[in-house]
Amino acid sequence: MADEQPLSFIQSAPELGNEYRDDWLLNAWLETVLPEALLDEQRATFDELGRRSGGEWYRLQQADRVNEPRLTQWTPWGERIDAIELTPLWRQAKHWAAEYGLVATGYEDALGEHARTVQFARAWLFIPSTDFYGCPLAMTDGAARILSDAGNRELAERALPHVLARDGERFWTSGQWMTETMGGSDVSGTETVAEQDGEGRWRLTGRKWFTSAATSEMALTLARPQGNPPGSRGLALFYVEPHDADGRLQNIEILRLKDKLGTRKLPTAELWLNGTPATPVAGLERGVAAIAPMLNLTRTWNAVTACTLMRRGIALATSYARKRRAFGKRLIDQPLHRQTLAAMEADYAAAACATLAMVAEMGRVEHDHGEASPALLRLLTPMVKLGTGRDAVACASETLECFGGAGYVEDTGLPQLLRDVQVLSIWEGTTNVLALDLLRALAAAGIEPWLNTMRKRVDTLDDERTRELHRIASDALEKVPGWLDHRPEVLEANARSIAMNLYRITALVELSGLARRSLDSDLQKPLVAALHFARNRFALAPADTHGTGWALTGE
Ligand code: MFK
Repeated sequence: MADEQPLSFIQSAPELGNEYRDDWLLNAWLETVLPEALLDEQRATFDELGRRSGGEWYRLQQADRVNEPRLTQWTPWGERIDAIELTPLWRQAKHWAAEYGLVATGYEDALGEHARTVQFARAWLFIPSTDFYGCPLAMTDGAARILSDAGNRELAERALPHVLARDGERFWTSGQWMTETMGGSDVSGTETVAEQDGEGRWRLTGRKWFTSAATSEMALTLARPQGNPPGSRGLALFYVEPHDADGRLQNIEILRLKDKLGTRKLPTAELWLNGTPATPVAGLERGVAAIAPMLNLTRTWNAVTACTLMRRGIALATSYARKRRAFGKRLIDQPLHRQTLAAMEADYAAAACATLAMVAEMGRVEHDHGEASPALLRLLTPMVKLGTGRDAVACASETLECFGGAGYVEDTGLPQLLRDVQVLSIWEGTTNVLALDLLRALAAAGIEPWLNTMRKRVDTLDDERTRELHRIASDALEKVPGWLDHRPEVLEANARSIAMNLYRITALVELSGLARRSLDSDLQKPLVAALHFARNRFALAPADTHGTGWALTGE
């Protein structure tokens, strides 16, 4: 009989602690970037978020593992309702997000240039335990930015009090409906048409193919006003409230929920708009330029999400390494496994510093700080989004491997991590689309805003202990102008390796800067991580200036 067998061995599961206190990188960054009084004021909130993220929310996430949103299109009596039922965690996440001001904090004037750092530090702790609820928050943040700046007073007065609300009942999230059947990268062929009805009200007709968080209370979307020219300049940006005051969809059918590889708690839907009432946000053309601030914000959230999921994987793998014994020793005591974890930590630290530096720059730009550079922010956004997206996929894969076979088993919750992070290099612009976006930004502003800032940061590495970092970063910076000095088609063919290299240099420089600042408080971990990254992970791929890649593809 099975129950008479002595139990020889049961592996204990990995555990999380306080995700704020345990994150040395986030702590070091906040301590060296935020004024002391501000950090003191915020610490209790960070601490509470860290405790809930590693405790109650993580447990709820695991308990909710197999639940998915459900679409009910018809009542038993034949009425079309298209109702989406969210998962239990998602229903609560909206309230937590509002209460912790995960969108509102970014717009809190009293926080000045630090508003974005405080906002994203909170999001850092919230995101990994809340099943991609960061996605609607990202789009809501983008909508808040657009409505704050677009000069459309009526819309701002209607929607801003909701998207910036701090109580869950009043809080609205926003969708971003761009993708149509021809895909999400090139939206210039958008087929949704906008026409005015007899009362002068704009109405949209068309099919939106991939609308995430279809339960949002509002959305920003692209459509072509009738008579406008083809191409992206003929598109306009519209504001939509999917439901009327009685909660009925306003001439929208939810055709189906997407059957995605990951992010399965996130109700991504295919919508049919059939005369949906809408309001132009900012004129009747140049819709892509009008929605671009939202793209840049969702790309920032994408990068933050990538870092936080790297950190989550490392936290779980490290906890496991402290418990798991093999070949007579705990994994954490085995040199090769330790080295594997160290490489993951160094990648996380580098990704986090590049991302938090971009966030800090956004705060400066939005508050007109004297040293702010919109051109630098424009360059950082695509490179950091694409670099962190790819590093997060590699880190999640490594995380699963740290668990051996257990990492491949669904009810450990680990495979979901890998499936979810894969979205980060696809969503909001694939690696190649973002590499091309970086070229577009370089064509407009040149490399100087980035190069000058990186050089200034490298100049601060004036301590004996950061000498090696100074040398490696300076050597890399010297090569950059040469990578860009090529014909347009060569630049385009090399856009990905250029973007990846610029991302890696940014990450190294920002992590080294943190290492230098931390030496003053005797904190060694950033220095160890920077040296590890510089020595082991910082091989810059050479740009292919001879067009050999073209020969390989055979056309
Ligand atoms: C937690 C994770 C968070 C994730 C949330 C995800 C939820 C959302 C799900 C989705 O919606 S996924 C679909 C997302 N789709 C994209 O991100 C679009 C990807 N494609 C691009 O980014 C293309 O580069 C782009 C559509 C913008 C190309 O558009 P065009 O019109 O063919 O290119 P063009 O002519 O270069 O740009 C038009 C204008 O926009 C120009 O301005 P002007 O009219 O003043 O000349 C550009 O400068 C401007 N622009 C384009 N990208 C910009 C930008 N401005 C600032 N920043 C940018 N990034």
